[in-house]
Amino acid sequence: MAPPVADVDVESNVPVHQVKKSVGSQPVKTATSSRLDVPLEYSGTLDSYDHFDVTKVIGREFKDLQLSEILHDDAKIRDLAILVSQRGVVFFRNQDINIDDQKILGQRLGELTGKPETSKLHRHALSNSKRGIPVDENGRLDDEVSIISSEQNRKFYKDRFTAFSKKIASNGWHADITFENIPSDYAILKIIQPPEDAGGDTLWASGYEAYDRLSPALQKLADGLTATHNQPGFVKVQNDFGEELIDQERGSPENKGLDFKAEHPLIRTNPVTGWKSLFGAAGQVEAGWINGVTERESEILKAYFLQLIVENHDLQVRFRWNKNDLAVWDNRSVFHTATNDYIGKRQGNRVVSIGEKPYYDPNSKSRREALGQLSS
Ligand SMILES: O=C(O)CCC(=O)C(=O)O
Ligand SMILES: [Fe+2]
Repeated sequence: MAPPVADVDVESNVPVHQVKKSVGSQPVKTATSSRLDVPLEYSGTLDSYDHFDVTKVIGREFKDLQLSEILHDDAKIRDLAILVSQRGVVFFRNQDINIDDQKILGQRLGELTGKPETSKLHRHALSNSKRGIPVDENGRLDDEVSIISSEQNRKFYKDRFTAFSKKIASNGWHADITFENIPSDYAILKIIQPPEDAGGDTLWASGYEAYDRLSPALQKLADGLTATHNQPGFVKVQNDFGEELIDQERGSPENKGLDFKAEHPLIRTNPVTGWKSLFGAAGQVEAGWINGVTERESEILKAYFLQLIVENHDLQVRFRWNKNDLAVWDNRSVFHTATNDYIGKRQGNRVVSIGEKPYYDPNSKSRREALGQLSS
């Protein structure tokens, strides 16, 4: 059990008595491990802000909370991180937060919930300052901000980002940057310019719930497997368009090179909730594979895990953006996909924080198990 909020030291990055040495069968800690030994408990500091759960298993929306007003309140930001980890994604309407403060928020969410000291904000290999798209009206360029731009996507990935595509729309499901050795904990996207026509919604799906939909026998198999995540797309853009990529220190000393491949546990424990999530699935393993099984078994398992995400609309949430709306999600435990159904220009600023090295803790619980919602 996590300590009550009065016991936590809000000055330091992590509650003091959460950083003791790991014990028992907990994975051995290294410099890139989560600093938490036990999950954190939400202390209620955001309860007084008007909010609702968007669906039963995923998503919460705050109607009028301004993140700029709570940014320097560590107890509230820690609670926000815990909520995001529990609910998967949290939405905020019409935010006045500027890009510098969005970056501070990105870093604090992880710092206050035990991310390693070497984990900073991600510098995206492709979506970075080298593309020349400013992050604000003063023309500033910043590697720690990925500009989500319909124009850029249409240029680099022609066949995917068009309203007239005949492709299956659901093939965009992914979690961000899982090809990195030390991937993301939290991501924050603020849509600055929604398309003037209509559409451009984003959907998120719960990896916790996807895990809970597996039979105990398949859960047991999945618990012991790893997957190799692979993203060949950036090198293709480098070759096709002559674009230079960032190959050094993308938010962690371990995130470098142009290989864009990493092996991670198929089922990942989220250190903040202590819950197990399906992780090695969807877009991040489309060009990757599941280890320790035959090639055909890997294909079959990948297809089934993808089906769980794509075809269960009751573990998804869909968000319709207005100008300056903002979403914070936990890349360890949700998948998401954009909807490329619009013709107009759409743009947003995304900050992606680097978290801990992914791990599977055999003592961790599934979400339903933790909430006492196991079906008989
Ligand atoms: O454009 C969107 O709605 C989401 C794009 C995306 O995948 C991201 O921001 O990580
Ligand atoms: Fe994404």
